[in-house]
Amino acid sequence: MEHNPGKYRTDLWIDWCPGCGNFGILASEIKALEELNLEPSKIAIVSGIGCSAKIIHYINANGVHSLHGRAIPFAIGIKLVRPDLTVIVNGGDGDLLGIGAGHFVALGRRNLQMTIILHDNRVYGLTKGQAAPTLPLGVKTKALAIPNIYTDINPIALAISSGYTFVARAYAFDSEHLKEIIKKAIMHRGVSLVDVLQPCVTFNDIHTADYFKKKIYKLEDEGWDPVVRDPKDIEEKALNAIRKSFEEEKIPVGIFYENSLLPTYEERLKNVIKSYPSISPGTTKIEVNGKSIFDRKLFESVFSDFIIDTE
Ligand SMILES: Cc1ncc(C[n+]2csc(CCOP(=O)(O)OP(=O)(O)O)c2C)c(N)n1
Ligand code: SF4
Repeated sequence: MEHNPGKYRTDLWIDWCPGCGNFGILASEIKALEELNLEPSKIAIVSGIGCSAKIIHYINANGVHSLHGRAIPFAIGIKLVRPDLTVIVNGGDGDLLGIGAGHFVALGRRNLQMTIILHDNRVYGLTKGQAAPTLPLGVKTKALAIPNIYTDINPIALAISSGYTFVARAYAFDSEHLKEIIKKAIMHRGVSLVDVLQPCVTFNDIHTADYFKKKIYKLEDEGWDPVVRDPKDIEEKALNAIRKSFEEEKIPVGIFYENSLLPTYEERLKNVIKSYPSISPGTTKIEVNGKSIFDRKLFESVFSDFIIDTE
């Protein structure tokens, strides 16, 4: 295949505020796709609603700008009917951890092969700066009348305890590091989360680029080993990673936890539906001339193990 780096960027004008962390995420994600040499037609990027969600318009790949909080179920549907696609979800902390929190948790239990890129600016950017689920208790950003009265969700801890098998944190303006993490997340066999710390220059005057610059350090610089190599170590590795993710004085970024020992959802499905994915809804005719068709032979071949004969 001919390599053409320009092909991943659309020519649309980007309407994020100048200085927004979303620019760093966009640049790193494009570079990651480019370096993995993934064909745009073989990528599907799904977003919900929010400033972050606009990213799908700036990347030249299949994209769905879906509903607030519903990017994950959309993406699951795509992945199940087209397992050959590289599926990525981009979403804000409000989108994925507020209204979409249930879907975020359920995806971990499935371990479906896809990547979640969380644009973690700790506020609801598009709707003008309300406290998002990752904003710590007692913090008052300039858009809030009073300090935040909610406790915050720690995305790393939530993901690990929900079953995500690759869990990382990165910073939007460390493009090289973020790109490498996105590449590893996409290559991971199973569900991956990249929690990206992202300045929102318009509504979050606390967690600014300056704030992150002073606090961030890299896990790999202190020899952190995230990889589970033996099933008996899963609990210890997961607990250590969760503990680490709560550090506040200095903020660790890098891969917290990586477990390739569990079967993916696709593999689990194949064990119960033998014809999956060779006969999948994505490749099967379900209607002709606007009329639904029912192919009894196909149905029986797919679901033979589940048919209960009542006669
Ligand atoms: C069902 C529904 N509820 C609420 C909204 C309003 N809404 C649009 S975007 C958004 C929050 C965006 O915040 P976040 O997901 O953190 O993304 P950001 O804009 O910060 O990137 C909300 C509440 C909506 N569009 N649909
Ligand atoms: S409001 Fe915040 S998140 Fe949205 S584009 Fe502006 S800086 Fe970025």
